[in-house]
Amino acid sequence: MKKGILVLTALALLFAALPATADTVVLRLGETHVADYPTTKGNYEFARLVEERTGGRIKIEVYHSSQLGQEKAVIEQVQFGAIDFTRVSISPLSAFAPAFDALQMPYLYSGEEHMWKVLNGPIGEEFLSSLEPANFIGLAWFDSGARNFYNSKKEIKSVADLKGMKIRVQESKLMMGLVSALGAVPTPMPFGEVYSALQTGVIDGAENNWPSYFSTSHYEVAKYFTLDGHTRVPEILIASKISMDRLSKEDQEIIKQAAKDSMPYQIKLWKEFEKVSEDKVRAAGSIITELTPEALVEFQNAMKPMYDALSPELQEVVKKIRDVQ
Ligand code: BDP
Repeated sequence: MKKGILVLTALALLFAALPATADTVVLRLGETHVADYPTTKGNYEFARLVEERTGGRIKIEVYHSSQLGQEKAVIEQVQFGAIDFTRVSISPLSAFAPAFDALQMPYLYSGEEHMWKVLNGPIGEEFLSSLEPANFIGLAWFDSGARNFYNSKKEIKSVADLKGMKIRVQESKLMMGLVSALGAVPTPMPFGEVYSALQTGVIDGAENNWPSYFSTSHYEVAKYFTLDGHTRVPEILIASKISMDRLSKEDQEIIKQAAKDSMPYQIKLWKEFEKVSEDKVRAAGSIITELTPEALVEFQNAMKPMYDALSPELQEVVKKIRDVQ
């Protein structure tokens, strides 16, 4: 009798530990931004579509605000299959897939339309599939606008003004090179540490788009923002190849399509939030500096050597990108 109760208890515990139905799969997605940021909302849309199209068999839980770790660490875990998906900037991804440097060169695109033509065309597709040998599946692109310099010290009106300033960059060799090319001192650090580094003076400035400058509250501690638009760095949604290989071919296709179908939603929210962020930081008293056409050319010229330093293969890719018009 006693033995029977023990067996029943053991069985009850076993079933309690299993998911609701044996074939429900719960996957995790890591995101660095806060819950109401356009990129995070894009992730939620992706998860919603996957759940809907699999009749609830596949659930994707979105962990925002770096709950699963900072970008570089999360990418590593995705590579090993410990985290199933992440949405990241392609800057830190370049450490795992160096060809991605070609997609984020300074002043590469003539504007956002050009960038989208590249990303939505054969070049973008090739980049997405090029991640497989590194154990990732590239799923979709999200918008991230253009990046600009900001700092706590002074207005930046020319390249000379940046000289010697300590500027935080993403954990990316390319971004370090970019800041060095302008005569400033690059300081790589995770996104989540930038606010206090600005506040305590460990760094003088950083660079990002309007929404990140606003949503991180960096504008509170670095009020000088220069509209130099040095890069457009696409965001990317990636899956772990290990996690994807565990799913059926049909489910893999559903996931790929859902990611693509979440793009227009993210891009729409991005546009709206870019405007809101700009308005908010202007209203909060940030000093926004527009470069004169001459100063802009100076910025562009200072970064030309970065193109010469690219490998011949990446120079070829850059040429192909430029030819898309
Ligand atoms: C933001 C990107 C985020 C980056 C962050 C950064 O959305 O993924 O990691 O910049 O600068 O624009 O670290």
